[in-house]
Amino acid sequence: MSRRLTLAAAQLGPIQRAEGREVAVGRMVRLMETAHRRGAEVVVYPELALTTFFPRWYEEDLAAADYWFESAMPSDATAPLFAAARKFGIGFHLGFAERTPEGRRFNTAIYVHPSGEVVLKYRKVHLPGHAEYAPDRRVQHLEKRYFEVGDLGFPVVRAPVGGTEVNIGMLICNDRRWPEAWRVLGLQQVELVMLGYNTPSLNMENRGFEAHHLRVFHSHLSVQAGCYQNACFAAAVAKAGTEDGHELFGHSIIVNPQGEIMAQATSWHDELIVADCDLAMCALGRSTIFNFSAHRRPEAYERITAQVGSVVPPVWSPCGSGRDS
Ligand code: CDV
Repeated sequence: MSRRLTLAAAQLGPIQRAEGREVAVGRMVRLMETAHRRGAEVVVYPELALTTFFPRWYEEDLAAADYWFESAMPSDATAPLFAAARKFGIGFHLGFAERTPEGRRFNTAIYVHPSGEVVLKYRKVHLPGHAEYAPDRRVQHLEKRYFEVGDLGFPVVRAPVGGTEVNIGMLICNDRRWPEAWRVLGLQQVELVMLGYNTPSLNMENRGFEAHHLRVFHSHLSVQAGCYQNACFAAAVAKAGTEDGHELFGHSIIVNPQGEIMAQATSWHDELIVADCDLAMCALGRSTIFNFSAHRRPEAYERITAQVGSVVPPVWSPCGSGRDS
């Protein structure tokens, strides 16, 4: 039986700080309607899709940042998205800031079945940036202040997406740069990775030169390599354009298990891209070069989980130099 999936990535243009959730949700519903018209069965939205990318703003008092967080899903503000999913029969992936009933805060993504049921939840593991105000930075990136490290691992679940069952997993933004994260998904036979991001067009750390064009290159390189090395599809979906004077680079993509870009956004606005994914493609890589059970050598990978930082290697010196090698 053919396993095909029509997959949509709904890039969002900028959301300004002063704009309420109803503005973003209205735009997202319109994108979902377009996705429906174009035959999509699932639509993927960006990281922290409901508001501006707020970790660029410092709040001394954490409670003052609660405005940016969702303590219910759905809520009055997000209910139209769930209603549209039901109406159009489309599943959707949503990134948002989550505040739990216990007051814990996470950078979270969910996959929602058209019925409105949450099928899968993921909480971002690789939080970039810093926890305290950094006066040397051009723009703050306070994810480490506002979020805890995700506590759900990298879950994969097999669930109905459109007319077929698909092994779905998620990454959020900075996670895409970490091959370990992709591999944990690959080890669970993930077929579709849903991934939202907010990435500034410039490196904001103020520590050395990075050419502008490399920002997009590194993003695509990471996603394409992750898909190829784990034989899966991905929708990597950006928030794009200039939010309150701060530019995010967009360039959302859908990638196949060969690492090829199947569709790419070309604007920095709300834009829907769609690809027809033949899930049977996942079997090729998985049964040949990346046949994990035949070729992986975990006994040689001990450092990957035993060590966090890198270590200085031993220094080689020529025989007879009188020094230890
Ligand atoms: N939201 C992010 O995680 N952004 C990071 C930036 C700070 C580099 C990213 O990896 O794209």
